[in-house]
Amino acid sequence: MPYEMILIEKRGRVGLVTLNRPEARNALNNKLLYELMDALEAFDKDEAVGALVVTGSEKAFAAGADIKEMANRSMTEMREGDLVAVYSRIMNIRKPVVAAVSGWALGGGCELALSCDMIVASESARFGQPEITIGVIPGAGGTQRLTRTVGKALAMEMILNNRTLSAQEAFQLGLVNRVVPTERCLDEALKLADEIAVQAPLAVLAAKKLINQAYELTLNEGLHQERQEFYNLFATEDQKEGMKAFIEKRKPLWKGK
Ligand code: CO8
Repeated sequence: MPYEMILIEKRGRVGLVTLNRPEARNALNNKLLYELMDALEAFDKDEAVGALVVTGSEKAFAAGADIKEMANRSMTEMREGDLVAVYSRIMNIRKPVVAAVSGWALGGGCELALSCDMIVASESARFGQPEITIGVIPGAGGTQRLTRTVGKALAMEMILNNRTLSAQEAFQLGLVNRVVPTERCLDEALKLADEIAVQAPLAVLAAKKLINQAYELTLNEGLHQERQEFYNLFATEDQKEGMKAFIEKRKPLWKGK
């Protein structure tokens, strides 16, 4: 089925998804969210792809959930439609996802960027959770992920008083990996994703899973999981190849096995 709200493309070993509703500042309506998750899952299954990039337009990464679509819905309709459940499918993507963020990343758009594993922001990027201004609160992780990253005081201000973050502030707070000129944002994100996509595939998957688990588990549980995955990798051909290549002073040839 061709997509209507997104564009997809493969650049070498990187799967690129571009949100393509510029006239609505990439507001995340039902269709766009289903298409986005479908595309991410397809790239996740594709053995020729090692990492993913999600981007928007120059004016907006995404301006949040589609207010016009939600405005007249009842509580029951919202619960039954469960947009956030669709959205949460991003948490099950095993390969690293880099967000290339230019312009507005607001509400669900900010939450989408925060659900990615790394963020390359352009100088024009602005992050915010303005839901309070339309009578609601963040629904896809804003109160939780943002607080874990920026701390309680700033999360309170952002969520209770619509304080937005500039790209530089987001960088200083550790929310984004790097800030680049707007015209270089996508290329930098693709470059970062490409560099990761050529690393040992099974080790990349294990590392991403464990880093994300660091937010869920106690330190002891996390260390236990890490040890298991570390030992498990010694059952792979890539571990043998990686270490042999080091000793033979050559580049490893990964098989993903
Ligand atoms: N929903 C629907 N339409 C939108 C949205 C949106 N979130 N954002 C922008 N648009 C539309 C505008 O209505 C406008 O349409 P039209 O041309 O038909 O009038 C068009 O996009 C262009 O918008 P602007 O003229 O406002 O463009 P500006 O460049 O002047 O401003 C802004 C851009 C700052 C992004 C501004 O549009 C804005 O403030 N948008 C709303 C931001 C917002 O409040 N976001 C939070 C939404 S609620 C939410 O995200 C809850 C998440 C819960 C979980 C969701 C899981 C997915």
